[in-house]
Amino acid sequence: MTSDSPTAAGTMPGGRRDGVWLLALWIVLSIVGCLLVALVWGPHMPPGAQSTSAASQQFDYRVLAAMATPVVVGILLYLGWALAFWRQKPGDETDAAPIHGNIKIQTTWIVGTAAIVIFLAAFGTYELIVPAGSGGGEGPQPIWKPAGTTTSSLTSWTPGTSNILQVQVIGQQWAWTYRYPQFGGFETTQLMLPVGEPVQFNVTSLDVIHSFWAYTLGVKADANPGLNDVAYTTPYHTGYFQVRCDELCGIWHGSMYDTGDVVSVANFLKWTQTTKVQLAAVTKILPPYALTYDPTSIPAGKINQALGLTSAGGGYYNPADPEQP
Ligand SMILES: [Cu+2]
Repeated sequence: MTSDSPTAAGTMPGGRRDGVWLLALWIVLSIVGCLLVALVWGPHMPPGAQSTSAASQQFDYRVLAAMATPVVVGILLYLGWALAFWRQKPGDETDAAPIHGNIKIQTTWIVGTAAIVIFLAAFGTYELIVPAGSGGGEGPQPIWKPAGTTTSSLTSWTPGTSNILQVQVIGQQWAWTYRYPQFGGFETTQLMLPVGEPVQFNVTSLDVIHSFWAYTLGVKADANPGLNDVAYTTPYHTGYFQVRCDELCGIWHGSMYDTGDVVSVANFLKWTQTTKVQLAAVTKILPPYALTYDPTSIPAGKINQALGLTSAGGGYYNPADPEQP
């Protein structure tokens, strides 16, 4: 460090040993900064800790921010020190002594930055795979599932069992709907989840590419027409969470948001039973549950029949069309 200072001996005219001071200050400020970042700011970092995936992402951000702190502190400290003590005296037009390679600084720099980058690569890879910290869609055949879960039944669900809760997320211009195959397959605009139970989101689209972003659950998965994209999470706390579309999908993309709700298991079961009954007439005309969604597979006759109308040939029922009954 001594060669950082402007004289070869590493001392300033006043006798200050800049290198020692800088190193001591850097260590102290880095420790204080890391503690503040990890413990004070950390719990407030997005996306919060409402679910396993959100908490996992928040942990990653805390680690990354804590690792960046000594770097930022070092740069700001060096800059501040230079401004305060290494200014050129007024009227002094001479150049500083040229600096040649300093093997100590070069080695420290290369070893230090290499260690940080290699650690980040290893940490990032681990966090992406082992706890599924990314909370992202894994495509139709996920390589990772929450520990102890299976998909043993697509038609029923009981809390506390290994059979994972299925929620199909359907994106369309410009709204989200949610289908619950294990409760008779109703499709609703409400996204309800039980607390403490692992959830499997099966994300698809009716039209263009959307992206299901349950922001405060730390879940983001592309919604592609004709494709199923699977993402998992387990909510830790009850309460509302925000859903956005995160893929520019047309003129009203910005209004494609939603508020979901994590409720107690008992309330969730109550809600599924009520909703199942309320939507029974609509559920009857939906195509059978499938991992991709084809709206053209609903025969118009079935819709008209469900609405109590007599079908007049093909096509969808259009109330504005005088030709249709
Ligand atoms: Cu969208």
